[in-house]
Amino acid sequence: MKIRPMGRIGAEITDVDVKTVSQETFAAIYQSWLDYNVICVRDQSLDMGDFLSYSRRFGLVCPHPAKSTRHPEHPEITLLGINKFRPDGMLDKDIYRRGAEGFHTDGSYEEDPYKATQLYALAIPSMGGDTHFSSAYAAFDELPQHLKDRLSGRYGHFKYGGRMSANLLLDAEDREVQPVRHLLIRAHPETGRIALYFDQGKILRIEGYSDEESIALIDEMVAYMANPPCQYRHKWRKGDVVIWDNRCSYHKAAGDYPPEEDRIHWRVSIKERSARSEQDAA
Ligand SMILES: O=C(O)CCC(=O)C(=O)O
Ligand SMILES: [Fe+2]
Repeated sequence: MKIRPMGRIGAEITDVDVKTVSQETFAAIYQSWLDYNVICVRDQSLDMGDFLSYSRRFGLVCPHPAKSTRHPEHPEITLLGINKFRPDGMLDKDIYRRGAEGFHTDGSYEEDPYKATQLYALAIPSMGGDTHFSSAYAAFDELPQHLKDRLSGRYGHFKYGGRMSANLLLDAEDREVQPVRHLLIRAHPETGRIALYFDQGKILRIEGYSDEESIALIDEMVAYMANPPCQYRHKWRKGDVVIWDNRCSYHKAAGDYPPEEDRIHWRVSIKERSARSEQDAA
């Protein structure tokens, strides 16, 4: 197995088959993931069972709340880029541009957010369709001091759809849920490094400030997150298995490929094994 760093974040792994990795090799993969926040294992050939088994080595694989895009037989697998055209022939922007509305972290609307998201690429368009990543450690390090002071020790309130109620991928009966709260500046549970936890598409308010102050702070954060420091841009190849760490990175889809072409991934959301939902899933 070869591990090749792509910059401060992002590493490419080759010459390995994720179906048959030993514990020792997996430990090296896991460590490179902690070190580089996002890793891509190239040239894999997987069925759904293989993808799920490998994903479970990282943690607890959980179904995504958007039931409409789950695979009918494997609810833990979300299908990206399927049913892009509605019956009337119109492009469904919620599917085509899923994940493209800005840098975000997945599952901030959950009490136990996803530690990781993993994608397996089945079809890649001839142009566009990259995924952009950035480091939430660097976002903290380079945050202006007055924002560090104002966000430190504060909790944000998060909900699927956020301030725009962008929740059309959810079934109607799943849209009304209570927001959850998360510390905005916190240590990564495995590396101990400090990261900024922020998601412009899910955050509603910041605790301890008036509505006006909270809106102003969020707007300032959204401007900062428009082009956060320390980025890696992933150019997909069919057979890529990419996993990112939602505790210390952000990502966004470019959302720019020719809509008539296929861009299809299987996707899983992975929680810590200690997550409360482990009891629910059991
Ligand atoms: O399709 C992509 O490039 C990433 C989409 C996304 O944000 C996600 O799967 O969480
Ligand atoms: Fe995402």
